[in-house]
Amino acid sequence: MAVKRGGLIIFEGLDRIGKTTQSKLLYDHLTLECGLLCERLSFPDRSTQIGSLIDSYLQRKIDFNDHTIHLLFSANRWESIDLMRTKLLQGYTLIVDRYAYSGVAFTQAKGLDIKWCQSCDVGLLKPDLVLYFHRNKQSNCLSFTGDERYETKSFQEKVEFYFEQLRSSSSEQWKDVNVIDKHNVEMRDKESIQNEIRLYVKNCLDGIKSNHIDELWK
Ligand code: 2DT
Repeated sequence: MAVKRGGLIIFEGLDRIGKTTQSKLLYDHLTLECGLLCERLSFPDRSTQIGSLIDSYLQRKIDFNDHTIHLLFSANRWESIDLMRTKLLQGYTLIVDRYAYSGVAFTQAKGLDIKWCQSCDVGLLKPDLVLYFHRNKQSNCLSFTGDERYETKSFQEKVEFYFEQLRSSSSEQWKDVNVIDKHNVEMRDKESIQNEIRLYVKNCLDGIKSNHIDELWK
């Protein structure tokens, strides 16, 4: 019997909002409990030559202008596309921490034009599901600050605005994962967030009926 392709599942959202923790939990669930073929990736992939330039930029060791670093982030996705396509067609579900949506939202937050930002990623693999981690704006229990570039509250708030614009104009399947509890006071517990995600992912994987993979933003 022909192999059914895996799903391309993207975790998106601001820094320090729980994407990595949840993507690891999902990976364990899909591989150990469901017996599925699955791999986790993240962008930027700092292990490649382009990724190492991005890493140095994020750590403020080198500088690029805003257009150049945007193109490097995009190239870092393009250099993975063949492997990602092969894996999907072999039946692997790919769980990916950040994708072109981070690319666009972070660069738009610096003032660049959305059309230009999107153009470099047109034709990448189109996700089957985008899990958008967000918070109620009134909540104050998340810290966005860290040592790398972009990790300030004011910049993250700008990025959040552009993520929400992308979310509302996107033709991909997005699901919102609100990480704050319903009283707006604290983070929801990990298990309840994970259960919500598993439901979205199950529906997404059940809904994949053909091995064709669409192209992003085409
Ligand atoms: P991590 O902390 O998740 O490693 O991300 N970024 C990411 C961009 O500006 N453009 C992109 O295309 C991508 C994928 C988000 C490091 C930072 O890089 C930002 C945070």
